[in-house]
Amino acid sequence: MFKTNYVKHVYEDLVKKNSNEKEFLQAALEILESLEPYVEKHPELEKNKVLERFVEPERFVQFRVSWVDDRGEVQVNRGYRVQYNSCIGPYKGGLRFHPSVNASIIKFLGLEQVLKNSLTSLPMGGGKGGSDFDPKGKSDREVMAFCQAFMTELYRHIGADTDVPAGDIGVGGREVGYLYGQYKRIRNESVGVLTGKGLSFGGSLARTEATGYGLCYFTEEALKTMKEDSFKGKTVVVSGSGNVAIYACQKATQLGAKVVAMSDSNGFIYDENGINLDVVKDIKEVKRGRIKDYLLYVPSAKYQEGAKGIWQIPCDIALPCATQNELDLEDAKVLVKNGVMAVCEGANMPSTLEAAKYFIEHKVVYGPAKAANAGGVATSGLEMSQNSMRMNWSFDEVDQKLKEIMTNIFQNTYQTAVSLGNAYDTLAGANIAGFEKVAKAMLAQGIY
Ligand code: NDP
Ligand code: 2IT
Repeated sequence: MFKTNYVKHVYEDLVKKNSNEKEFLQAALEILESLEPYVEKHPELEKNKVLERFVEPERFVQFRVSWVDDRGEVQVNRGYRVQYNSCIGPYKGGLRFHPSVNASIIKFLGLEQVLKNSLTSLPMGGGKGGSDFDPKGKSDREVMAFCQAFMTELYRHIGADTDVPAGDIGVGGREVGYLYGQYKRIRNESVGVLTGKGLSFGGSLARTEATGYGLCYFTEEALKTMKEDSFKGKTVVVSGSGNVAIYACQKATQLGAKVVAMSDSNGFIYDENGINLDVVKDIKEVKRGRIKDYLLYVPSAKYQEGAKGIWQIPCDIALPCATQNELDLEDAKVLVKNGVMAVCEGANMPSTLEAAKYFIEHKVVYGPAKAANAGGVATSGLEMSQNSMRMNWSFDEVDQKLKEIMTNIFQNTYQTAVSLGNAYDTLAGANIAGFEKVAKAMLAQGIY
């Protein structure tokens, strides 16, 4: 699997030290494998142990979060923050609240975030955090109590110029509001310490839409460059029905495509007339319900149990926007057999490594997560700029900047892939383009 001894040893050492962290090792393997051609040409990396330092987080904090539920019972959760790499700017990355969250998931997301943030071209290092707290089925008061308890520890590790968290799975506007309120209360400071804030207290217009919109801008640019084509007239499948999925569906539809399916962790809906997004928003954003409820509004649609069945639906473009490893080699084979032309990732690491390689081998336009979904964190970077200036830009200004950033990320990724000899290997393109800047900054800043 590895061609160079140096990279192989770095990976083997990582396996020894983190043997039970499968998501983290999966992300590290994908990145290290594809960095080999770059590492071969740059002996200074081995000499200065840059890869060893790159895969090891600068800091990893784990903490207890105790709070009281609506029955008066004490609940205890685990909180995390990984501050992975700060060589190009303050740590930046979301918080995930989901029962599956553990050290492996936080570290895989943190490592990906380092390269993603570098690709945005904005000065942001990489971090990630979260908790095994499950917001599903909790009252607003319980979510508030948890967020306040979580921030009562997290506040000492973050800051507007140190580490700036945001949302991810299970953390949206409601959670960021409670977290921000608690930070402000403890520090007596109104600063841009979190992004994804409400518009009335420092949030940026277009941050809510940014990841899904950015994904579609990236995909549109990729289709244009690699296939002389576009979203227009295409059939699209979007997995998930959360923040990223909803705004990917909206932008794909605006660009002339028909989105026929969406999902949640229980199952998926198929609507041959095109998804009615107002219905999905009402179910998910207002009622916090299940995607199955779509049938109550649109009885002609179909629902099937089991989220993975969604990849059986024939489509031109697939946008996985739910979670890691939701699309495996078998799914990739079905998509390719059904004629998919593009698979671009809104979620983080939704395709297994085997699935990603299968897309690349079969000349599918493949948008790896750290490039394709970078619009969210890029717009977070724009929110930080606005907070520092104490100014607000209009929706169109932010959206225009987002579009430019996504176009540049695609071109940078693609040109790097071309220079490596395979235009379809955007996985290597994104990893090397992101890594180059981080490696140079690490070398320039000396051993630390
Ligand atoms: P949300 O919490 O808004 O939505 C998550 C969606 O994914 C829900 O539909 C959820 O279904 C589904 N999902 C979650 N876990 C699983 C699972 N184990 N199996 C199947 N489906 C699952 O999160 P986001 O939309 O913000 O995040 C979606 C993905 O996008 C994540 O991978 C995240 O890391 C990534 N991302 C998010 C960014 C952002 O700005 N928010 C930026 C870049 C990437 P259910 O309700 O049933 O749990
Ligand atoms: O995975 C991601 O890039 C995010 N969840 C967004 C992070 C951010 O800081 O906006």
